[in-house]
Amino acid sequence: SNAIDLKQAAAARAAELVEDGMNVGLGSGSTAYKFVSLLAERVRNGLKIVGVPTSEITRQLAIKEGITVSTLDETPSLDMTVDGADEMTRSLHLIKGGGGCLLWEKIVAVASSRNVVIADGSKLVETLGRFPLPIEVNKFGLEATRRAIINTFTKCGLNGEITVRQTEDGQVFVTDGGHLILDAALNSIPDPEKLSVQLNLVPGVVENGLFVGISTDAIIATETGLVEWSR
Ligand code: DER
Repeated sequence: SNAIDLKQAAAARAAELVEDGMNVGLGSGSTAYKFVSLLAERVRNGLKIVGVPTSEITRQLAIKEGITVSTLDETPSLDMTVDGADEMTRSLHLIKGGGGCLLWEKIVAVASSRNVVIADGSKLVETLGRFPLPIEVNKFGLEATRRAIINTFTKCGLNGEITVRQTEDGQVFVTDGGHLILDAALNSIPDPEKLSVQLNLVPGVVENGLFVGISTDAIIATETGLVEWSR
């Protein structure tokens, strides 16, 4: 379908940006997987890189495709990370976590000199929040954490239904890091920076899906072609 072609186009452009000798953060989600596969093609043609994955799924894919993978402990500073987004604004503020990988994605992203977002045009919004905000929480004291998060929303002038993410077969979803994901249907988040800071003050919150001041570049595939921004 067209959406897949657009993701492919954005992924292909990002794969071209990778240079010999780079340490590359490998994102998660369907668009990032296309990037990993296209990057692997260049590796098979002689490109020398080390990949640090942002999820177990990405690690398995990278290994299968022949990319040399490493860990952030072995490779602490990355030249570039390429990853997708669930929503993004023109100022490169993102909501991520639709795939449940936001914690490792954010840890890898902040260890990277450049963070390139690859997405089809449907991800572009004026204001974040229509996509439910994923919040990674410790499973201990879940209800207390949920109440504290609702208080934080109220303090920030927001409100929204919070649900515990489940797998397709109705089990509670558990992240690679062993935590749960709460999805908050806030509808609109006028001040993502403030909300991100406030949420991470709540004991029990591990991380949230607001990426503010992290992304440096964006490659957006639209019907009329690729649009590229740099911050
Ligand atoms: O979960 C994530 O953060 C993914 O990167 C997600 O935001 C994008 O997934 P998609 O490329 O399949 O839309």
